[in-house]
Amino acid sequence: MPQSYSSQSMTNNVDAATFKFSVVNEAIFSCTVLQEAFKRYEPLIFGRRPETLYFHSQARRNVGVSGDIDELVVQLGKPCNDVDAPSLQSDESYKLTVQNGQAMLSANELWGVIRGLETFSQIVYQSPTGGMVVNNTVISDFPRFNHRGVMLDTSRHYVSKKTILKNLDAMTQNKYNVFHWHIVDDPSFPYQSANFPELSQKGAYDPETHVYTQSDIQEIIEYARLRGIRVVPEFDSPGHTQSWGKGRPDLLTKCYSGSSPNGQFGPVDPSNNATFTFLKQFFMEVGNAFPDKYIHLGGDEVSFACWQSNPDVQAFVKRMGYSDYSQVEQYYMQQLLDIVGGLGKGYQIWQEVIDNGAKVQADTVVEVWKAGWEDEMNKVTKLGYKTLLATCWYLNYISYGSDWTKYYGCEPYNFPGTEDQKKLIQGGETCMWGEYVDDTNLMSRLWPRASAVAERLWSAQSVSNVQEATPRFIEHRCRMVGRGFPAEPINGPGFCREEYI
Ligand code: CP6
Repeated sequence: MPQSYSSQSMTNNVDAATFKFSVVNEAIFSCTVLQEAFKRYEPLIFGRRPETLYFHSQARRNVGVSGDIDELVVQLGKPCNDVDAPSLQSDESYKLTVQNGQAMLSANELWGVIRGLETFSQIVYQSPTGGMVVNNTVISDFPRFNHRGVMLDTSRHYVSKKTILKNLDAMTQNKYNVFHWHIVDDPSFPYQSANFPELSQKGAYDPETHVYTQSDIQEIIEYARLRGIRVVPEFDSPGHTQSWGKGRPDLLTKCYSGSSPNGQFGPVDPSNNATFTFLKQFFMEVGNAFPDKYIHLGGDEVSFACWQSNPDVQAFVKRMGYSDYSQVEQYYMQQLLDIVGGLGKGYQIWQEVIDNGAKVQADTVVEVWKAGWEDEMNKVTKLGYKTLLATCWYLNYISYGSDWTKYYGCEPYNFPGTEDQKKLIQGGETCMWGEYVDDTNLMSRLWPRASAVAERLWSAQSVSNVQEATPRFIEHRCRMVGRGFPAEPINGPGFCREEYI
């Protein structure tokens, strides 16, 4: 739902044979993002199989013809170029007007055009008499939050490049703008490092087939950029790093039973200086491979038992004069944050890093994921950090029934805090942890449930009525199905005019 949306019953005919996108001047047209977007949206506007296009909810209101539209005029505030990339500060606002045979889309930045083209594709529909039409409409739109992310975990199960790309298509059609890529974790290390090939050689499920090569990664980043989506990679440490130890055993703490190692490994070993030499080289590579300003450094769920058992870590604790093992974690994160900050990157982290008292850069984005998020958001914003909410949107959980209403109903501002604290909320993320998800079910587990979160993060706070959202949601689900996504039915019995197969 746009921030401001008014439409009249008069419609304009849109003829697929003559329709074109036009731009106000050539300098604006000469960038790949726009050219590729125009190519993508033409078939989305006119349908994959136009003979089966579903009827739009406004079809009943078609009472007269106001004109013929043969072009959508696109106006951009400044010339674009091929190094433009979306950022946390991007301006995604746009204005869209359709009036008496004229259609105009204007935006300050490319990313607003991308959002507006999606909206235009959603308001053109097939009239009961067969032709494509669009009502006279005035839309002025912008996102409530700048960070609207989907997190995918590609470590518990490998997810193919094809599925990742398909998911980026679904994301842009739902106006998501961040792909948080939880690329490695305990079970596998599919990131193929240029400088440390042993990591995926030993740590991937299969080093030939279950890896992301540097060229796969560049292809994914460019595909995302063209759709106005940032790629924020997560290399989680010091916990969740078992797979790193396959290729670099010295990196992890050896766990002891009594006075001898028991063959188990714990979190990254902070007592060994070689650890930080490696991390510096590794994150320098990662920082170059992923051009976004932000890297997610994890920092969640660190268990202290192994550190406590290890004589080197015990000696380190003594040397440092620590009284508590949380200080070891704090030390580790501090070193890592300084390394990554030194590369000119900002970082995103899970809430535990703040809970454990590390000092982070002022532009750090803290991701809240645990129960009790209201108090945590209050605490983190009081400290002055930019904050994201994830707790409400763990879509890896499933249950019988229309559970999207629960995701839809979670309001990020519903925590105790001042207006200034609320300004620090950058948005949120839908998380898809991978224990029970791979190429076979990822898309249908995410969509259209993630669409409910997408509206919460884009639309005005006042857009929260489930009764009003339901028909929009059903229509949107069928639109996704019609566009070739296996978006599951989640409102009980019904059908789509254009089914998946
Ligand atoms: N892996 C990592 C996970 C989870 C987290 N971090 C997780 C925790 C609880 C649930 C689902 C996932 N699997 N690295 C928490 C941020 Cl319910």
